[in-house]
Amino acid sequence: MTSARQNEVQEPAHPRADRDGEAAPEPSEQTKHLLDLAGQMLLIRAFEERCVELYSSGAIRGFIHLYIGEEAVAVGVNAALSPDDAVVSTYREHGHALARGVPPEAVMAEMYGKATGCSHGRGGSMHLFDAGRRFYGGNAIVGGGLPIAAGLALADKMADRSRVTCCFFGDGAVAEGEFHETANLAALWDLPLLLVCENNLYSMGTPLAHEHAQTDLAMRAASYGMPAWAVDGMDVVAVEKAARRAVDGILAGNGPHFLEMRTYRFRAHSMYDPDRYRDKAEIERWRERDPIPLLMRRLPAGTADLPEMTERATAAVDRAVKAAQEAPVEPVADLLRFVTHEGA
Ligand SMILES: Cc1ncc(C[n+]2csc(CCOP(=O)(O)OP(=O)(O)O)c2C)c(N)n1
Ligand SMILES: [Mg+2]
Repeated sequence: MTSARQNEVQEPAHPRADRDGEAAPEPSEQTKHLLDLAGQMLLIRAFEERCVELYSSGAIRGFIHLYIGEEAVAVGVNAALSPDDAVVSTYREHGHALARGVPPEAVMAEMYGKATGCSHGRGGSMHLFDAGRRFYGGNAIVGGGLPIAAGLALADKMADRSRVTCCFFGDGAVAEGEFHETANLAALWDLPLLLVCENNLYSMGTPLAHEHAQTDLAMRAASYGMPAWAVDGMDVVAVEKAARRAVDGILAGNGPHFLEMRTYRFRAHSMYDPDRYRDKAEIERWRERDPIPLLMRRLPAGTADLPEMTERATAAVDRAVKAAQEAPVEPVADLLRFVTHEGA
């Protein structure tokens, strides 16, 4: 991949060897890129699985919404964005933040409410924020990120800056006025906005068909006159390809684009949810399309060492937990900082 908008591909930490100890042939650039995407998904998975343990033991608290099963969406979309682009997210945003490059240490410290967290420990799971990486936050309000994203895109358009604002939101947000007002104005004003709907078929315990009169969400977005289509959200390659096509269209001046990512959360809505509304067979069917093994199966034989990659992700999470445990809480004397502009 040679595009300037391509994220840097990480070199493998160790030269790989085949069974006879001879150096294996160097993987192609495309394979390296896929390995990078797999590594990112494994990191998100390991991070959130650790969150389950930490939450169950009482080490971290508050609301936690897990992204497990949906990782291909964050990773594939981010691969099509450049560091100059902006991302606006939801309360299910650990994966969006990590894919954006917010360090696991800063995300984990935020989960612990520590001063080294990306929001100084004041936000927690639902309010990750990193302006330096143009990650404009999680948001506890369903659909709340949409007008913020439209504002960021409008600012870029007015300043004649060639960049994209990407907004993630759930299927539930498409039933909200904020979605329709944003879609209408974004299309009317040709805003450089990438609308990424994570359609995981449920809005808390409400299935899609009970929340929408018309369940073809891409078609509804298309009614605003913007290009819109559905994507297999379990396939990171399909996600990246669709996002690149949309980003190219946006940068060519064709206004907002809408992608309906068909995906599924393997876990309950939040850590409080007993998940009694979903058929276990349905969950199992989707698990068969787990985005991580799906990608691993596509890699050329012998190029991926899954245990080693998993170990690397786990080690990164270990380091993040250790750093978060050792980090200080914000001193009481600082608590009024950032409350007003003057205090910042
Ligand atoms: C405006 C608003 N209404 C209701 C809620 C309560 N609520 C929190 S999450 C959620 C479900 C949203 O579902 P969806 O947009 O599909 O996202 P998902 O959780 O499936 O990722 C609701 C209704 C809220 N946070 N904000
Ligand atoms: Mg949903």
